[in-house]
Amino acid sequence: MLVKNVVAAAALAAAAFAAPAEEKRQNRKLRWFGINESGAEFGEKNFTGVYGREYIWYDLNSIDQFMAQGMNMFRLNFLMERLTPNTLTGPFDKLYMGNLTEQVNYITSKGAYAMIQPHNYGRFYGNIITDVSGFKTWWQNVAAAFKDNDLVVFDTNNEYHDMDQTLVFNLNQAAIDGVRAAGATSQYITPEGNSWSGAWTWVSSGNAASLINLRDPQNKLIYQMHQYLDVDGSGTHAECVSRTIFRERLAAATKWLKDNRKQGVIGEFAGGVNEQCKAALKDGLAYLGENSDVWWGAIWWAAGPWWGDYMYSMEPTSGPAWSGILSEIKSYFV
Ligand SMILES: *[C@@H]1O[C@H](CO)[C@@H](O)[C@H](O)[C@H]1NC(C)=O
Ligand SMILES: *[C@@H]1O[C@H](CO)[C@@H](O)[C@H](O)[C@H]1NC(C)=O
Ligand SMILES: CC(=O)N[C@H]1CO[C@H](CO)[C@@H](O)[C@@H]1O
Repeated sequence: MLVKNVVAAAALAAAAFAAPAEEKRQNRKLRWFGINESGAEFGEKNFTGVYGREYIWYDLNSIDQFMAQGMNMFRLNFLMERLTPNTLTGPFDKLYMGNLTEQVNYITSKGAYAMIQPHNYGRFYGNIITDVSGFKTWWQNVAAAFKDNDLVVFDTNNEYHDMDQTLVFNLNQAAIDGVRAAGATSQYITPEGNSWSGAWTWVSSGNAASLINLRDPQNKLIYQMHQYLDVDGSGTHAECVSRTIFRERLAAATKWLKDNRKQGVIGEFAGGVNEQCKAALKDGLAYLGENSDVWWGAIWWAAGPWWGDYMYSMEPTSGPAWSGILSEIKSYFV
């Protein structure tokens, strides 16, 4: 980049930072257009693991390319075991925290949101987290490091599953309490549900009835649900069930959000690069747009330097979804 462009970019970034999301929303159909940045959670069999061998952080140049496409939400995958390698309440690994902070600061300095997302499924070293108070402390410690940055979003944990529902509620509430106790009062928090936080099972799984009782003194909860379009909703097949499956799988959760005046975000979604999936993706994103009073947006799964030719990879420029999907869906967001 030329020096004069650096100055211009810095001025732009400063302006964006001073007047973040609210203004830009007017040009958006959905408030959040996002990508999951995935790689720092790889190699979960090798703790703590070595940077560049078991896991990788995200390419800032790729982040720039996503922003140029209109994306304004980056869901940063990482592992709790690498951030606090000893216990939930122990000190940070300085270098892993250093990388996380560097990425958050880079993204937010350009006016986009950075979602802090422990990709832990409600587990720590493979065991379901039952130390609710330790989990609160973990979140209090993490949030303290980002409390002055309005563009950080806290995701309590990725995809709780096969857990006691009351424990899932308690962990979410502890995360909310920990974040607020840290003095992080302006940021959004996204609780996730049991059953992999699926939108299609949000009501039938019992998440709806349970998590409706979460309390945030700042009233900034955005319920995070995930939705894949393949036969078992797992996101492991290239095929989508039908051209309308995305919309259909969102219906019950949408009604729940509206009936209860709650807000939601699709934190993971994807489909293969084929005509049926493209049709389903567009139809579902149109539906989210029709219901943007309750849906904030959607975050594609996934990008990251190590996905190679993975069917859903949107990593520029080698990922199949970078060339096959992005241009088809971006008009639903910006
Ligand atoms: C990483 O974990 C796998 C599976 O447990 C093991 O086979 C491999 O040797 C480990 N690699 C390193 C570098 O420790
Ligand atoms: C990121 O992690 C690597 C490997 O541990 C380390 O060398 C580097 O200094 C870290 N970066 C920051 C900004 O902390
Ligand atoms: C649907 C999907 O791709 N899920 C992936 C989520 O991330 C974990 C960890 O990177 C993968 O193991 C899953 O396959």
